Amino acid sequence: MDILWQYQFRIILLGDSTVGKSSLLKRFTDGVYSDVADPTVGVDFYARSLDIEPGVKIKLQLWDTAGQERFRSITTSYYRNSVGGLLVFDLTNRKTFDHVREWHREVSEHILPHHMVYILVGHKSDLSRERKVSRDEAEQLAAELGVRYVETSAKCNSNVERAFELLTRDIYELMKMGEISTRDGWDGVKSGLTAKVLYPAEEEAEREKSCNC
Ligand SMILES: Nc1nc2c(ncn2[C@@H]2O[C@H](COP(=O)(O)OP(=O)(O)OP(=O)(O)O)[C@@H](O)[C@H]2O)c(=O)[nH]1
Ligand SMILES: [Mg+2]
Repeated sequence: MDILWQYQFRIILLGDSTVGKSSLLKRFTDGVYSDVADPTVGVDFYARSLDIEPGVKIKLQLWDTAGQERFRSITTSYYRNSVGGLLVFDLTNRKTFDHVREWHREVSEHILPHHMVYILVGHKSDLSRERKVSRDEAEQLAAELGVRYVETSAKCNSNVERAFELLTRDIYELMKMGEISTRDGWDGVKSGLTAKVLYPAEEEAEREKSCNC
């Protein structure tokens, strides 16, 4: 029996327009980066698997939301079915950092009585000379919100893998402790898609077994 994935986590990217959510996802899923990026219209979907520990593969369904206000009614409908969220701000744009609390509050209130696991992401770390938010301030906000903090750059491929992996591990640990579990009518976490992979010799044997002639 070959395992395709044991668990599927739905993760959502949140934050103001132009902070770099789509760029982070393209780097993480396709390994590419472009200085020219169109704003996301509504919601986009990406996927990638992570081997979280030997024999445990987790499929991540990644929802990329538009940061522009005019798409908010579409994006809010994706909050409820997500188990994890990246709260992304641009290290060179102070306003996007100031808005993180609002994003956190809006999403958390929307999914009550359920909770989401978040990670705070300070993005565009390659632009160090244009930095407007210090690491200390960001770490303080992360501590207040009770979440991890990581600084990333899609351009230089810095910490992108780490951000997704840390969040996935946190969700996985909570799941192992029983604090997160699959539940009916909720797509945040799904378990167990396995597939029987037959090799040519086995295939022949199977065919013979099932053939009555
Ligand atoms: N220097 C630098 N620029 C980046 C980085 N990531 C993204 N950008 C640039 O920032 C701009 C906006 O990036 P997007 O990924 O489209 O931003 P977004 O958050 O998806 O925006 P919306 O879809 O409108 O919500 C683009 O010009 C990117 O090239 C990075 O790591 N470093
Ligand atoms: Mg986008």
